[in-house]
Amino acid sequence: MSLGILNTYSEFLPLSEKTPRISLGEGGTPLVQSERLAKSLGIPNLFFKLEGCNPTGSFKDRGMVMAVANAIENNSRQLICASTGNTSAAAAAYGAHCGIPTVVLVPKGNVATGKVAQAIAYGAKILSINGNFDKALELAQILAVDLKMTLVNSINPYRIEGQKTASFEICERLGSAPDYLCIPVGNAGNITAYWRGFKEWKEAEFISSTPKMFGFQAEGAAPIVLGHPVKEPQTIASAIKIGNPASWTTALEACVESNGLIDSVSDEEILSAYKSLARMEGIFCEPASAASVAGMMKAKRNNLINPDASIVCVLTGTGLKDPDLASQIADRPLQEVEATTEALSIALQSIN
Ligand code: AN7
Repeated sequence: MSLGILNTYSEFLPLSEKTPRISLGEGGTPLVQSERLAKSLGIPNLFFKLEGCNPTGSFKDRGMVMAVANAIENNSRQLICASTGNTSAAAAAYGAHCGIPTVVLVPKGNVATGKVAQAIAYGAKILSINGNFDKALELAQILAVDLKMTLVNSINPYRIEGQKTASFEICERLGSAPDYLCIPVGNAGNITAYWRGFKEWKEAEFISSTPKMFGFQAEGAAPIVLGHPVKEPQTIASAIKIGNPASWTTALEACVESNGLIDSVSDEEILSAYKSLARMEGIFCEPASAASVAGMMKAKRNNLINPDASIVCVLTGTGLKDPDLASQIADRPLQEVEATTEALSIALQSIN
């Protein structure tokens, strides 16, 4: 049972006596050792951090519980965020849990079905804007000031504080830091948070080394790799379709300080990793999450990963968020069959 990150890691978080220790059971997510993918790639110590097992199905819950607890402590009356989907789901859930209205700005037509469904179910005020995520974030920042709402995007420093707890869990589970941490990069808050977490765990002398941070953007939305903002980002991985990341500088710091890497992967590579994870490991993540594995495979091909090393790939969100994409990679159409054993036997013979 997870007590939630505010209770589990209270000493490492910016909490006061007045901060409510709210929880929807976030954190304590599984670190699963790879079986078949590890064998096929010749890297035995490969692990997946299943952040899709958080209460709203993504890592955002770790940061959101901290940001919302702080908002309550400061008597906030309303939350606002811009989102490619997961932030809005988490904000809406924790807002509902605490009885605070939540406004979410999403880029029209670019949010996975499951994420919209969540924001609707949790009762958020959803505004779908005619613009991309970067525009939505710009507007959310202005509205937050004008209308005195608490901005709960990762520009809010409490978000990063909460999210760093995933690093603590990885080190506790492995008994040391991994050699490599592979992670998708969108707005770049999470890579910033993980790096802070590893550094703090080392300062506390729980670990003696920190991992190389390997961050991966989608090729059509790779501003950090290109060195300039991307006006019209494009990728099938809608969660990381971001052209001007808010935590750009700290992502670069994580990369440089850890002797790591920020690279990009194509949509084909992302889809291939997404499929392999589901079919070779039984792990269904969303496409943005698969960018970490696609990137790890690319780095391995380029001999940037020592095969004996321990590698953790962060799978940031569950595949159920984006059911439409899963249907698109079906090998065959869904088959309807008469409800008889004869018909079923014949049908099964035709599927191979
Ligand atoms: C599944 O929800 O930006 O680099 O608005 O949903 O910390 O931005 C989501 C980002 C990776 C990238 N994987 O993390 C949002 C949003 C998933 C995500 C990222 C996101 P950051």
